[in-house]
Amino acid sequence: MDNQGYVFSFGPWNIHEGADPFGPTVRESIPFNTKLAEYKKLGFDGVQFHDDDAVPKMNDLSKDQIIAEATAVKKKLDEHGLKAEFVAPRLWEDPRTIDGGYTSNDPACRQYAIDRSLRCIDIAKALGTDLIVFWLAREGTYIRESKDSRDAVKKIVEAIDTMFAYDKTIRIAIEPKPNEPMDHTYIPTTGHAIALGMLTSDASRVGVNIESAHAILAGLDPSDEMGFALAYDKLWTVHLNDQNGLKFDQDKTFGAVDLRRAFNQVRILDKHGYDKTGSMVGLDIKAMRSQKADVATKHLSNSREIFLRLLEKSRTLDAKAEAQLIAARDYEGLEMLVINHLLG
Ligand code: 3MF
Ligand code: MG
Repeated sequence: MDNQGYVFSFGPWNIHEGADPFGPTVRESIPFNTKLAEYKKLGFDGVQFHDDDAVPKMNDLSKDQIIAEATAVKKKLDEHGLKAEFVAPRLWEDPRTIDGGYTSNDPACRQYAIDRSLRCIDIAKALGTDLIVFWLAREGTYIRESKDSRDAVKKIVEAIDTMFAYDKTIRIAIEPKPNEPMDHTYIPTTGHAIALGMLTSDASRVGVNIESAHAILAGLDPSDEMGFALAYDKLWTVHLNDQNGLKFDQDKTFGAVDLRRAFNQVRILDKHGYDKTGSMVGLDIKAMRSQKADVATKHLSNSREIFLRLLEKSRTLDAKAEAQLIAARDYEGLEMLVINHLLG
């Protein structure tokens, strides 16, 4: 199936061993280089990274060693004909990030978060991308009184300004998520992320990465969140997936729960030329724990195929009938037009 001008990406963590908070791994680990060899076969050209996906054990390495390792990874990407889409600092596993990264109450821990973010920039540059993704995993609280929400926002802004001063070319796409692992996070929605950018030294360098499941967990419609970001020219990448109701972040196959909700995400992207912005169609999808190892990449190829089939549906919706029904304010008719079209 042709990519229709879209470039698809996923992160190596999307091919995984199936551990969850209640049980151990159920599939063998696949080495990073073996994963890279899968990308093209599955129809993908972009690789998303956490900083330590590219440079494992980076905390034990010097800046020069980190850059050398990342440069070797870039060579591998080139060999496979792949591009790095973004790098995200992983600020949620180290003991120094127990109480958050940039918003930790301990100044030494906050400094660790900033230092780590600067190394993340070094890695991004070596991999040939200017895009940093911020999933602000632990920038929030379990109990409200433990941090001051006004000061927390200022601390995130300070961290961004430090990163912008360190490198003049990088851009930061914030990936909002309202909860999990925290009870509440400080930047829960697209609106918060874009507004946060306005407080930084250069708002033009702060955009968003909208994840379908995260928007749904915030009680919002992902396609409307995307539309909001598109109106600001801030939709720099997406994490398409699906989510069945308000529970833990499921990262299900795109469109697997609500095909129409997925249709509307594809539609808003395609109607507004997302394919021409240089941004990739990123997935953030986990294989079910019950999936056998030899077929544990189907969630990725299926999601890409569902995107492309919905693209076809979006482009073939009867535009004249749609316009007439809207003009007549016959929204029941419009509903049936869409349903009939999706049913085929
Ligand atoms: C968490 C996520 C993360 C981020 C990733 C990149 C595991 O809910 O969605 O994926 O997308 O860390 O920032
Ligand atoms: Mg994500």
